[in-house]
Amino acid sequence: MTQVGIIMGSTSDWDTMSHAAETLDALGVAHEVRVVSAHRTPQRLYDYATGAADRGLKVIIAGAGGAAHLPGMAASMTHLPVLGVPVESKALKGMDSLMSIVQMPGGVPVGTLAIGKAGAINAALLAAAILALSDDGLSLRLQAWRAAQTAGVAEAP
Ligand code: RP5
Repeated sequence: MTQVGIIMGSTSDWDTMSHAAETLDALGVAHEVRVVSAHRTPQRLYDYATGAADRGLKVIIAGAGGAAHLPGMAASMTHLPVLGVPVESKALKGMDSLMSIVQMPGGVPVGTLAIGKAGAINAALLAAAILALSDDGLSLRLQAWRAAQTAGVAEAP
């Protein structure tokens, strides 16, 4: 059953958001990927966010660049945890994305990650950690992923 929904404002965000999908793949977490723009496809966003919980999704990862209102709007229409990934923009290097995702007024949280690839990977890891609270198998896979990362760090350059 699909547990994580990865949404992004544009196909141009896929270079970044594919890292979230790859990380979920590595952890064996079923997910779906959709382009859902807050300003270009508002009805699609409404339908996606309001229907997400009923379809069985547990976590939404939302990536957007520039005036990145997608994660906040998604969070406003679902009680599911929403993790926001600021996509690096050309004009302001993703600082605009970061500020517009992280500065949610109190009451509608978006768990905001780092700009770009690191944020996409970490959003997937956080989504997995959330799901692992009630999934022992996933918890073990997540611990193994972390152990492999540790084992891969060289003692010297
Ligand atoms: C946002 O506008 C998207 O999330 C994307 O990061 C940015 C630019 O979109 P495109 O013009 O590349 O489609 O909605």
